[in-house]
Amino acid sequence: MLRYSLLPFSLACLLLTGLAFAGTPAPEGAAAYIISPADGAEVTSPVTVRFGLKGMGVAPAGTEKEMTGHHHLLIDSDSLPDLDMPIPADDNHKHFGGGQTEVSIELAPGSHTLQLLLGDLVHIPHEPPILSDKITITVK
Ligand SMILES: [Cu+2]
Repeated sequence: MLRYSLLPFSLACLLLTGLAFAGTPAPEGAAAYIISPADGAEVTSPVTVRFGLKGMGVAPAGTEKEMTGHHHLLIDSDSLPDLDMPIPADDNHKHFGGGQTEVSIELAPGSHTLQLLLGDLVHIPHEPPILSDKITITVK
């Protein structure tokens, strides 16, 4: 009998744990997009990349404010990082924790992919993740 009476409690705990680990909610319709360069563009290095965001606001990392986040630029990243974890910081994952909305990057000649991923105050993607289309550019 005791076992059965504890079941609802256990379920409630599981639910609460799940909620505690869920990402920061993103509003419906929010989207990140690369304003420039255009997909398929031929460019010269350094390349200025401009970040677009609609339905949410840009805020520096660490800012506790609903419906905000900061940009991350995924450069030549074949796969997405773990969306439940802080976004890595390396050559393929650049953080803009200051709230920047553009960057000038040096890229070697050839083909490169760029994609934006918004992160919350602790660099974890929102729920659902705010991810731009991935674009491919060619550096001359
Ligand atoms: Cu970050």
